[in-house]
Amino acid sequence: MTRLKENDVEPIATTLVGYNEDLLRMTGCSLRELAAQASGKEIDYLVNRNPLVAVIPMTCGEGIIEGFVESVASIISYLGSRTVITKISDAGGVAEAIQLGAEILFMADDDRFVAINIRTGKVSDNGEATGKGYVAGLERMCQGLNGKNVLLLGAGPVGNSAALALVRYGAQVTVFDVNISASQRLKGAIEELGYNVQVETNLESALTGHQIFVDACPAENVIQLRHISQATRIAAPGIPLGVPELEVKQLLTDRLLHDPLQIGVATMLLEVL
Ligand code: 2YC
Repeated sequence: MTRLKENDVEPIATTLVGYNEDLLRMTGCSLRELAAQASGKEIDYLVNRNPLVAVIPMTCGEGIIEGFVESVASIISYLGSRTVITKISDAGGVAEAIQLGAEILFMADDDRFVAINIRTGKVSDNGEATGKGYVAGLERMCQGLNGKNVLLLGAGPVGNSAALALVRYGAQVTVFDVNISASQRLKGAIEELGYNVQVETNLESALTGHQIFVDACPAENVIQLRHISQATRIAAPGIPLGVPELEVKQLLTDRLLHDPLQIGVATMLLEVL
């Protein structure tokens, strides 16, 4: 999983209003509505119970990412939740959160970014929530995915979650991963749930044969200009963005869903409510 950098997270807190307007224009729904659709949870629960959410800095491993907990907290409070960032990090921060009466904890080390509801025991993982959240956004952007061909790039945690969400919307899913056994494992897991997924081993023919993409791989510039047409729609949870930045602005405005944290964090919150 790609580790965010300070300049990925730094702008988030001060651009959430504009971000939400862009999301509304692209998908027809707000960040709250998108997270509610992805998690199958009603948003008013957030308002009625209004549990305190604590975001806890973790110094282990490669340590703190400047602005990370602040960005996570800003997204959560933007959704209408009471939010606090603990003064203490790590285990002390967990204790501080409990003493403050927090019901939901958000924390990330180098391997996992989780939300935990200490009252219900519910846990949401960022990779799983991000896959669901982005597919909900793609479904809105495409006005439905039933019967539509979707190319999924990347069979990691986000890709596996996206694949399940896609087949549940009725999409015809083809998966490509540089590691063919990862694609095979994803196919097996989805088939166990009663759905079908096609494995593609030739990236170029997969890209030229599709207009709807979920780019859940950490590679840069996978989707090139020659693969983009008027019908192209891209949901790109992968960091860094897999499409050449500059051309994207010209060609794909309003048809490319991509952010460093917002959709994943919003979906995590509703998943654990
Ligand atoms: O500041 C902190 O508390 C750090 N321990 C946070 C480390 C987050 C590492 N994970 C990531 O950068 C990516 C994110 C896209 C979410 C999941 N992994």
